[in-house]
Amino acid sequence: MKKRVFSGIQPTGNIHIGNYLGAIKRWVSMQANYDNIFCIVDLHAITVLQDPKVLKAKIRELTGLYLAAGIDENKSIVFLQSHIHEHSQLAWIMNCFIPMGWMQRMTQFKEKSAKQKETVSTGLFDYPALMAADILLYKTDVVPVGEDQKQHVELARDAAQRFNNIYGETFVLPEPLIAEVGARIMGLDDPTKKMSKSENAPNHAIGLLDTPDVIRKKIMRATTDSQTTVIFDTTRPGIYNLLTIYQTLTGENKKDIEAKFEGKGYGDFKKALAEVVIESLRPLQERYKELTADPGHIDAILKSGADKARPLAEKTLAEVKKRIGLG
Ligand code: AQP
Repeated sequence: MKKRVFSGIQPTGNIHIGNYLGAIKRWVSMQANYDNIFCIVDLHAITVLQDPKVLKAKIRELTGLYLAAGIDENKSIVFLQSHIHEHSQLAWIMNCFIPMGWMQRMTQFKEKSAKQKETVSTGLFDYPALMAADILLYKTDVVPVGEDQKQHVELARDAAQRFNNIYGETFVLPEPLIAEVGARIMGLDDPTKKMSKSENAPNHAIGLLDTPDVIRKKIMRATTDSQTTVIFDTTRPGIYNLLTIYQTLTGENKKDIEAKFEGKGYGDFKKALAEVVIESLRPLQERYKELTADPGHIDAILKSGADKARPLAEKTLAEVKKRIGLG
């Protein structure tokens, strides 16, 4: 039997090359070897206030991007989180098993709540409990995510272990799967900060649907330093980040890349990187246009995905309720 993979992305902001390299591209490359479930996590999205019309459009956009990138709805289940009520129900149960102290240690909440101050929602604090429910409902073995989500997957694992210790073997203990390269793509405008879709600065991120001209401009303007050699040097975060994007997209090794750009400056390297990014995204963008021409097609895929995911979720929730003595 194949191991089960579960992962998801929030349908918010502009999906960027960090989301692609840290998550979607890896899901596609692993697809044949696992039993896959990929979710559009709209319940997570509403932990921050969303415009309903925009949210609806972003759900279709993200689904289209999953499929355009190569997620095959015949090999993987692709569904919308809010279509399966069991996610919210198990999240409540998880709330009752996860100690507050564990949640208070989550660095993502600390960072995001520091930006939002007093408007921060209870849902944002509780985000890891919902994420634990997402993962545990499907008896997930492996959760491929970017580095920023590792702590949340570990919390899901700890919560599963705690539940199993109290009530007996119920949940599979999930493992985070983090790529060696590309798991933390940094902002182009500030390479000391993670590329993030909630960051609005115009030159921060390369969007998966950016035009070739926009991609060229963003890369040419990316922050580097006053040195000139094109080498993987962690003390020079700007060029290191651009080289990492190049490496992840081409699959070439560090030594070969350094040799290719020996004697050339940052300008030449940035031009070459822009072309690599444009050509890597071209097939995805073309396929995206075809797939989303009829929004009804995307909606039908989400409905069919929910029909496949629901029986799995119902089975786990029924088992959990029985263990606890509910219902
Ligand atoms: N910069 C990144 N490098 C590599 N991987 C990344 N991921 C996110 N940023 C990077 C991975 O993409 C998936 C999407 O996660 P999400 O939408 O659930 O939320 P996130 O991690 O909070 O993503 P963002 O882009 O930073 O969005 P906002 O700004 O809304 O918070 C995850 O697997 C994540 O690890």
